[in-house]
Amino acid sequence: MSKKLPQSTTPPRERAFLVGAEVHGNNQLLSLEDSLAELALLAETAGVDVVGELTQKLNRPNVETYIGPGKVEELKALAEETLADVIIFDDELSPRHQRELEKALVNIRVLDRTALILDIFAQHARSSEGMLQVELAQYEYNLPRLTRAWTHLERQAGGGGGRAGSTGGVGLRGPGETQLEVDKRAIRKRISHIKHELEKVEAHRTRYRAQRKRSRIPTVALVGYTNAGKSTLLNRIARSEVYVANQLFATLDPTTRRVQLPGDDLALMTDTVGFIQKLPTSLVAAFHATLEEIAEADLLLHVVDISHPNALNQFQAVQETLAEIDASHIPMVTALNKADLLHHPETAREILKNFPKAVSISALDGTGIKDLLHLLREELFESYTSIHVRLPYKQGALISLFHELGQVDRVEHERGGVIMQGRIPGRLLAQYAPWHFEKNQTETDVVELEEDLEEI
Ligand SMILES: Nc1nc2c(ncn2[C@@H]2O[C@H](COP(=O)(O)OP(=O)(O)OP(=O)(O)O)[C@@H](O)[C@H]2O)c(=O)[nH]1
Ligand SMILES: [Mg+2]
Repeated sequence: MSKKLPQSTTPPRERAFLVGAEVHGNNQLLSLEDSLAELALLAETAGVDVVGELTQKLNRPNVETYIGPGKVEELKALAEETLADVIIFDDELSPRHQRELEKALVNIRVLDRTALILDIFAQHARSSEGMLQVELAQYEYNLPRLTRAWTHLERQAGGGGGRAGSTGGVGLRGPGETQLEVDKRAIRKRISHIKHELEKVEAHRTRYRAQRKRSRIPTVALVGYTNAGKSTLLNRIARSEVYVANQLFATLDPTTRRVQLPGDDLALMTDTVGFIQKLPTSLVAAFHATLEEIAEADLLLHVVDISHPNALNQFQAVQETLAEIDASHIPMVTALNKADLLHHPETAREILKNFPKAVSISALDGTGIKDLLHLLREELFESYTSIHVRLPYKQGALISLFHELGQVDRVEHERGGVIMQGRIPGRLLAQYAPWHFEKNQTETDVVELEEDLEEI
């Protein structure tokens, strides 16, 4: 791979060597090559140059060094030969793996996919909430790894790269062991402070969301793999100017815009962080408040880059993350984006058959957007779904909403609540999900439910 000569004013870009392993029995969505290609894109986005890669098929990871001892030797020689500053593994390494590898590889930093994604997030976070979320995830990731690299934690969001030994590089060596205990205590204190700050922001976000719900304007959350075109689509539909870039994780902070649907109906559309395969659970946890925006939406608009060779696997990875954040029950419409890049438009028609509610679009040139808006309107305002719920009297708002906007077939009053059966607009489905009626529920359950509610 050719390398640009660094200009004297900018610090030289770090040189990264990538390592991927295929572990027998692990259910991988992407092939080893495709996953490594994605890692290379992540590295590029983080601002480092990829100087080579190495792969290994393993029955199981080596307890000490993840890859086998022979491979470690090979890696050492290759890293020296290519003048690599950093080695990046495609899989999440345990703190022990990282430590042992750094010992074996002498003078070279070892990172994994998670650390790389965290680095990109740190560079892209803009809102104070986003920055706090990233900082929390970084501290939690680094705490068990504190024998190394804690100066990395001190990096400010937006910091650039640098060579090992200089300040500002990814995962630089930290203070001596004696200093570590002091540092660990300081970090734990900082973690609890950040959590406290985040709780405050979350409370504000929850109030704001409740307000939006009362306004009865339905919400649509844009979801999809990173770089699928979500922000471009929001900009086209809402005529807004959300940041768009051909890089991974361009968007980190959620943005909500009011959009006009055909027939003068309104909806609120939220653009948020993209997903990726092997998204670490710790990261999903740190972003839980942001992801609640998705979990509480009335409808999901799943944007798929249909021109991508791994489009279907990416779709699958997104579905898995949606399940992780309890958003699988929300009705979904699929936009097969970047159709302008398809050489054979009939391919789109073939693929469309795999998705029940899908439109082929180009957020860039506007093709199919009208159809998409009609579909959104239909889903939000015209589609009715049968439901059977048991609502405690405390959920008075939901009870009257059912009467007001739904078609009620049966109402049965019992101690503590009301059982309702009928049809409601599809967009309201998510709100009723917790109250889904189970035939084997007893009256005691309802009373317990009431008590639970009082505790909340
Ligand atoms: N050819 C083509 N390119 C598109 C289309 N939609 C988006 N893009 C390009 O795809 C890249 C990513 O677009 P974004 O809108 O930033 O994607 P995103 O899903 O918001 O990505 P993240 O925020 O990084 O998760 C940009 O270079 C866009 O110009 C499309 O319909 N056709
Ligand atoms: Mg975006």
